[in-house]
Amino acid sequence: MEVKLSVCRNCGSLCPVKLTIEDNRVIKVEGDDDAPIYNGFICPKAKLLPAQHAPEGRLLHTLKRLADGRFVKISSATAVEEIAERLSGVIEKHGPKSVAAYLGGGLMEQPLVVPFLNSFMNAIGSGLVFSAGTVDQPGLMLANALHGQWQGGRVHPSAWEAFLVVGGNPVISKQHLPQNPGQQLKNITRNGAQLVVIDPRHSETARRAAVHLQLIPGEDPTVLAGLIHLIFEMDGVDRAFVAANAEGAEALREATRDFTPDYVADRAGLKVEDLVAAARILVQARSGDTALGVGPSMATRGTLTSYLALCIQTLRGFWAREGDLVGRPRVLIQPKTFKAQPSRPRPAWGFAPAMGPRGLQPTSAGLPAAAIPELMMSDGEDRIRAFFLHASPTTSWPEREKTVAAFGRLDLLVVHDVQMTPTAGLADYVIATKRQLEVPVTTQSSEATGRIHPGYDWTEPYGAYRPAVLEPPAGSDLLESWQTYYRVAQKMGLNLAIAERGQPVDISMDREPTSDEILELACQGSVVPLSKVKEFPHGHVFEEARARVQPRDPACEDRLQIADPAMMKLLREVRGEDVLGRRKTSADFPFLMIARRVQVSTNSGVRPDGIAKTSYNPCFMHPDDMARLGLAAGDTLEVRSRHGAIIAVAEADQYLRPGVIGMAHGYGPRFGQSYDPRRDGANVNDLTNWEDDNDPYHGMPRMSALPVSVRPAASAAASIAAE
Ligand SMILES: Nc1nc2c(c(=O)[nH]1)N[C@H]1C(S)=C(S)[C@@H](COP(=O)(O)OP(=O)(O)OC[C@H]3O[C@@H](n4cnc5c(=O)[nH]c(N)nc54)[C@H](O)[C@@H]3O)O[C@H]1N2
Ligand SMILES: Nc1nc2c(c(=O)[nH]1)N[C@H]1C(S)=C(S)[C@@H](COP(=O)(O)OP(=O)(O)OC[C@H]3O[C@@H](n4cnc5c(=O)[nH]c(N)nc54)[C@H](O)[C@@H]3O)O[C@H]1N2
Ligand code: SF4
Ligand SMILES: [Mo]
Repeated sequence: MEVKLSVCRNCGSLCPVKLTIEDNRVIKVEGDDDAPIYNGFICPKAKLLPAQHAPEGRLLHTLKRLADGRFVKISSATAVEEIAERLSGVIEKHGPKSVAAYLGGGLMEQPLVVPFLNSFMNAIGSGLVFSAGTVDQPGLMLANALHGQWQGGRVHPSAWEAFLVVGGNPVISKQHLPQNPGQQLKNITRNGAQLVVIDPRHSETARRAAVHLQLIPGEDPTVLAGLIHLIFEMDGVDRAFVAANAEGAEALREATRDFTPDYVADRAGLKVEDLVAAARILVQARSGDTALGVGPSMATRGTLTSYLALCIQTLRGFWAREGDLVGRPRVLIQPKTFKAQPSRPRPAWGFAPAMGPRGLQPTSAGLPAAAIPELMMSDGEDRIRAFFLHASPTTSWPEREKTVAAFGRLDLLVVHDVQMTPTAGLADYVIATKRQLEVPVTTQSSEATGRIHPGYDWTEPYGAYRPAVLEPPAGSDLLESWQTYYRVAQKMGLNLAIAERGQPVDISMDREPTSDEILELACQGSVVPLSKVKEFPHGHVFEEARARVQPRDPACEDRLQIADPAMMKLLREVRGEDVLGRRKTSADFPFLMIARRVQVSTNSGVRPDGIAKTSYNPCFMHPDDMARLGLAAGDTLEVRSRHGAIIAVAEADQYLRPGVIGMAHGYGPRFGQSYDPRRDGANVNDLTNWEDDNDPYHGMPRMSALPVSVRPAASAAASIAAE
């Protein structure tokens, strides 16, 4: 028996853990009390590590699907050979652009796949690498481009006086408070910061707020425009900051003029005094930050919501100024000088040819994932015919039926996974991969993610490295995800390169590198050398990497844009529209269903079995709504949208706004299979549709604020049968 230190990768928090290991099996998981920042914190999902690594229930060999649909075990070497051959065939016949890939949750455990997949896709001449970045909050990146970026970065939390959270629940999701979120929030509020939360649920985070705006789902642009209106009215604009760094203040004032407190409160279902109290907190704070979650992003118009949040930051001057602590100091990535000056806006779209029948464009958030199914369904020249996958889209993408149909048209589907998921069941090859504790880990991946999404990374100069601590199970034949691309490239005679000090450097195709060697390469030129980070088994805060924001270049003439024409136009549409017509609730669909996460699972990959009383995703409802419908906790019910229906299990949640129901995504069985909502849970994406109030820029449809009906399942069953 031995105790080893490692890092949990069941979400992006990367909590340090102390593992008791016997005969290559984890028998105990504890938080690492000696690790800085985290203070021993782990969440219940860390307790899944033993079962996740046990040989039972996981994929130990690569599988190949035969013509009759059965899967047979094959060696990874044979799989590599066959994939290289079939891929070459597809490319020969249809060209390299018929090959695409998608990176989702699978890269949490295996971030090294990113440079290899990119390099591989470039080497074959495709370049079509899509990611979950255009599924979850693409609006953040579009808004950043339209608004421009503050080169000093975000304010360090120790200086916050206000923190505005819009449709996120960091206490549970850890997004935006990634390490020990409860304690981070305590520290922030103890320092005097006031928390404002905008959420239809009185969430675990909202319960700690000074003001909670429990709005009607989907009304975030209205509420943020109302807060901007009040900031102007209360003379709360940081005039010096705006004069020196931004343009468009007058136009923004004009565009939000009609978003009066009365109008906003009435439309969004709020009290005027709460709205005013929220605005007062923002106006009185000398510095602060905003955080956007997936809720408003999925409730349509995520780009506008993200943009308005950035406008609030700029109006209030909530950016790190000269001499301030850098909010996200760099450790295992390349150094950067943070300067107290803006970078002008960049194009958010319109710089690359449109793809697919709806003409969705690549944006500053990347290639549009929303175009994938239609590119597979199309008979055009740009049809996708071979697909490499690191996720479970038939669970996590909208409209499962269409997603499944699209995958059905592929000539080659290669899925990487650790378990036989509903999506893996459709694959030609399921590459069985190693699990997290069988591969080394660094903090570089979360730091890199933090550069594009402010919800990740550390606000202290923290770095950690841990080697692999377990051997793969005896008799297994597992790859690391990056190895597939390396070995297929080898077979196809391609050369791969990965970035070293920001420059692509060829890697040897004769001798396969180890993961540790690749990490060394990827960390070349980092602020703190990887060799130094390795000296600290508990992780370490590298004081020498703490940085301060530098003065502005005298020559800098860039400005942030707070009245982007497309966003102002959309805002006027919001103000002018028929509110109920847009919301789409009706007598038939009186409830709004929201996206939400739960502590005991992560998306479709990390299941609650063994750490929670139930293994399914309940349908949370306000107790008054349940009483009205004659539902008791534990009853089965039918949720129906205009696009489909699911059977779920009722659970009371007094914290929901009445009229709103919530369910976590990531659950449910294989398509076409009957399911037990008490065992498998239900797939909420049977209620969504690829073409439903799509964001005009990134194309993702409505996945929150979805109009639905709810009724007891007994009466529903009869009507489903009759259809
Ligand atoms: N209705 C609705 N749908 C949603 C959301 C929502 O809120 N509501 N949220 C969306 C969001 S924000 C996201 S990010 C997506 C996430 O959805 P996906 O992008 O599909 O990601 P995961 O569900 O995390 O899928 C991870 C898959 O990777 C596998 N995996 C785990 N470890 C490894 C490994 O080491 N190697 C490999 N190869 N595979 C591994 C897991 O077993 C699992 O099958 O879902 C989206 N879908
Ligand atoms: N435990 C756990 N942690 C996770 C994940 C997980 O599945 N489980 N997934 C990870 C991933 S992929 C992501 S992207 C992050 C997401 O991190 P968060 O964005 O924090 O995700 P959620 O916890 O779903 O919080 C979304 C919140 O939005 C609210 N909401 C829903 N609709 C609306 C709306 O129209 N307007 C407003 N204002 N609010 C709304 C919901 O009530 C909910 O509280 O979490 C990551 N962390
Ligand atoms: S799943 Fe829990 S323990 Fe694991 S990294 Fe995330 S927050 Fe930490
Ligand atoms: Mo996500």
